[in-house]
Amino acid sequence: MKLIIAIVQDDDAGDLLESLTEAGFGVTKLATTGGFLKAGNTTLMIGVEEKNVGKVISHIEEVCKTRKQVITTPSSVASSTGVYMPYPVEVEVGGANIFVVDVDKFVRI
Ligand code: 2BA
Repeated sequence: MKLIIAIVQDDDAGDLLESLTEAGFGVTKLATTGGFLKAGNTTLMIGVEEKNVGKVISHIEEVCKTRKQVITTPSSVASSTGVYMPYPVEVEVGGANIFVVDVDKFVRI
């Protein structure tokens, strides 16, 4: 058995949850925060048989879109001059970041 941990954007999470549950996969949704943007994102945990890993990744590929996000960051002169000069930086946030990990044991009580 494998555990798929997929970090996706909040905007895609609802559709992906629906797509996976309709296909019969068990999913747990966690509200998470990205370390870099410090903005909300969604982490889905999906436990599957190894043969279904590809199917789950196909669902994620179908639903999750790459988007550009603009963040405002202080300029490097801020620390030397004490003057705060925020400037916008555009980053591309991935459709999904996916980890597939081995599950030693799965117990359902
Ligand atoms: P964040 O950490 O908020 O990162 C959002 C986006 O900012 C990233 O998109 C990337 O394009 C950019 N970014 C991140 N760190 C950066 C840096 N040091 N310098 C410049 N740009 C940077 P993604 O790579 O698609 O990541 C989306 C979210 O997936 C991340 O949100 C984080 O929550 C998660 N993530 C990505 N890689 C991860 C990893 N290796 N381990 C755990 N979580 C990860």
